[in-house]
Amino acid sequence: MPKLHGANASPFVRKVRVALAEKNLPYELVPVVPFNLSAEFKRMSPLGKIPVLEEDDGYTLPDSSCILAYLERTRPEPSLYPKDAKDYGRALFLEEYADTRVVETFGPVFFERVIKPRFFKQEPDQARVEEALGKAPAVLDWLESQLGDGPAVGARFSIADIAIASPFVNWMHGGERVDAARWPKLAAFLERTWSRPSFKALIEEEQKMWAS
Ligand SMILES: N[C@@H](CCC(=O)N[C@@H](CS)C(=O)NCC(=O)O)C(=O)O
Repeated sequence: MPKLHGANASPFVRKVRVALAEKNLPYELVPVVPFNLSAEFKRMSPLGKIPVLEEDDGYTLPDSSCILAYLERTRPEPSLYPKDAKDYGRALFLEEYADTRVVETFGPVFFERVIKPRFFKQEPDQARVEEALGKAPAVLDWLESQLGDGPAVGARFSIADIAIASPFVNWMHGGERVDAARWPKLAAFLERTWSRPSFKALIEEEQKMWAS
């Protein structure tokens, strides 16, 4: 059974876990938090980041986007990448936008409000939270402009849906919601995507963890 090294609070680890669930692939989650990483972990992940996938034969691969692309080749069903070339390109860009702009904009809210008090026994830096909240509407506006009433790209669920919906789970854990009156397509998209069994099971697992 493959191993996935990482922590379930990471939006990048969540991307891979959702893809593994969509592909119906059992795996073992090996808990790794990205602080004080061991030399052994750094050999698998030269950038010092989670997640890392480890196959039974010892093959290891870091980076959620690389892992999803690799899984698509090794476990092609169901496909998580659009067939049409233009849709494929757009899905890759939406994944990139989510992994960078969405995560860097919303990440500080989750870090300050959830990670810092729990793991570092420190108060949240309110100025940092306010700064992030101030930057959020521009990101939400752009996502709203990209979404329709179905999957993010084309007619089928894809990596674009996984990548966009994943960091918003952290946003929710940080006490924020997408205002459905201002961003109706994005709010409905998240509701639809999070209600899939792959996301739903993880969100429930994470909510239990944060409540304990
Ligand atoms: N591009 C990477 C990003 C992974 C990433 O930034 N992971 C964070 C946790 S959410 C991490 O390990 N950070 C530790 C660090 O940057 O030192 C991916 O898609 O997997």
